[in-house]
Amino acid sequence: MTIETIVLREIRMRLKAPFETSFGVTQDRRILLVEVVVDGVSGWGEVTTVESPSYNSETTDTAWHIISDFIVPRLIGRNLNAAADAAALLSAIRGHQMAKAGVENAIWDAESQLKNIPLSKLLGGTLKEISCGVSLGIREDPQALVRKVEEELQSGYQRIKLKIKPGKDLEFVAAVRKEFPNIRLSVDANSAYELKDTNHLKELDQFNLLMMEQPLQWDDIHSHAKLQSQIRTAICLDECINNAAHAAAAIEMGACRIINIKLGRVGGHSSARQIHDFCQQHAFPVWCGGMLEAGVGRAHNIAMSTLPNFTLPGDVSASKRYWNEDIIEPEVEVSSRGTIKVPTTPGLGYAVKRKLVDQLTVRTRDWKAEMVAQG
Ligand code: OSB
Ligand code: MG
Repeated sequence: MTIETIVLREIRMRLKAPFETSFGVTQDRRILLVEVVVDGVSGWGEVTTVESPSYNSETTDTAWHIISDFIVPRLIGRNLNAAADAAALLSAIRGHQMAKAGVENAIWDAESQLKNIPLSKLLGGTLKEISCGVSLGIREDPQALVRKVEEELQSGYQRIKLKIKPGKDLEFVAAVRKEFPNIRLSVDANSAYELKDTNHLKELDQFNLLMMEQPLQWDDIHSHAKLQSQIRTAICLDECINNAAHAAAAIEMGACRIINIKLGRVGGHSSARQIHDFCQQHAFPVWCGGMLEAGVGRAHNIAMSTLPNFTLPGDVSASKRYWNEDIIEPEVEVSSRGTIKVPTTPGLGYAVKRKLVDQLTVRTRDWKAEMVAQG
């Protein structure tokens, strides 16, 4: 497989509604798309950075820089046996998993098209349908949140996740739990608490939560182990787990009981699969996290979620929850049972709407193998 062309685009897309987490409010997204032409076939990837370094250390602009100046020179014109080989070629670049994932995943899409099989198959996926949950941003008051939860349950979603932060937690969770005593409910703090808040976090034990996602520092596995030993609710690590070694450390230390896998955060499909396999061997359930993706990122999440140890509903939900018009066709749709049917056509199984992407594009850069060869 020869990497013939790489095209990097930045698109702007406005979410239907602002999304508030403990680290801020997002509505106007700046998303990088990567198109890689391999043996004449176009594969697509999406970089899942947010705009500021507030979820992890990457941003849309750091990803543009790292892809342009470090990733492309290592890949353009190269001949790979498989997309899985890309990670080794990029291993000298420290960190920047989201930048790497956007490119690696585009090569996975191309490889599955070249082999004429769905990407889910190429990854080793077995599920025909995946289970979906939703992640709800912080709301003004508990009643507004209860109304939103009701709406999502009516759409069929199987699990509701509430974003929390200090001052917007117990009262909100209590109101939702009171109204819906039996639903699968979880919370996500995005690193908003500290170990000294342990007694406060213990209060959440009374709500029978499926999990509490990333309560403490984004890069601190050890403190999560101390917290997990003192609370009943299962901790799920998100921000802390960037590779399989982190997953191993977290499991060995007892820092969590569940791991959320995000393709971008862990550096792409090959790393995600390693984490998945490791967790499966240790009987730790995983689920697929989301980063407010446009259709390309969403389609990659669906393919990954077909691996057999994705046993909990993911944050992979319908295109129409986020966008007036998504950049793929068909758009991602969720059944009334809260599931997404996995595409059975080759590649991602969703076509990129090139015209729409062109309209949304604010900058673009491309590299061709011949140009590089001729200097
Ligand atoms: O922590 O899961 C998170 C969005 C942006 C950054 C971090 C997170 C999220 C979400 C949204 O929870 C999930 C989604 O609907 O895509
Ligand atoms: Mg999270």
